[in-house]
Amino acid sequence: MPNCPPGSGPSKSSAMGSVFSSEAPPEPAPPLAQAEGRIVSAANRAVPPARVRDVFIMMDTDKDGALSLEELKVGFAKDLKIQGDLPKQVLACLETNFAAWAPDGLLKKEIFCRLYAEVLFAYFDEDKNGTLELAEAQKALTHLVKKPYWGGEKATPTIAFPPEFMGKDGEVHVPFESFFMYLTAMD
Ligand SMILES: [Ca+2]
Ligand SMILES: [Ca+2]
Repeated sequence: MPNCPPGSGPSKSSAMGSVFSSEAPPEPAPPLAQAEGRIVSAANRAVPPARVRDVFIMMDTDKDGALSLEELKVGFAKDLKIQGDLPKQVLACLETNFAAWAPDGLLKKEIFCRLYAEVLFAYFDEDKNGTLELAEAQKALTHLVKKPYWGGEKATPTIAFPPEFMGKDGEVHVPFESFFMYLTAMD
């Protein structure tokens, strides 16, 4: 699965702790990273972000509480506003993960958040190098921000990355595991 970000990726797990989180933050919890529009805050990681729960409900068109591969294909096209077929790397990632996590042909709610993150990562990794560069990461996170209730445009997230993510090329490279932690830390 060349285009699918590996679950354990080239991430330095030690680097994540310094940015995404603090163990058991006191109340009120400090923001986990700098971001406009409060996209990041301490949240209950046992519960997927509201945005992800909404997407699951939108995709589950037959309302049986689980997602078939067909529901996922149609649902991702809708969520990512893609006309026609999903891009090749997105479809490959979706099928690989679906085969791994839904051997009986139905993806359960509890696993959806992870699969959603994997597919989003594959979609926004436009240069397909296995990490999200700053512009890609911002697009991905902007996608996850809910539109303000009062209308208008979504805030563009500005993210503080740890120095470890800065490559020799002077570019930021966010590995999948960090992106996933960022996503699950959202409200
Ligand atoms: Ca269903
Ligand atoms: Ca990339």
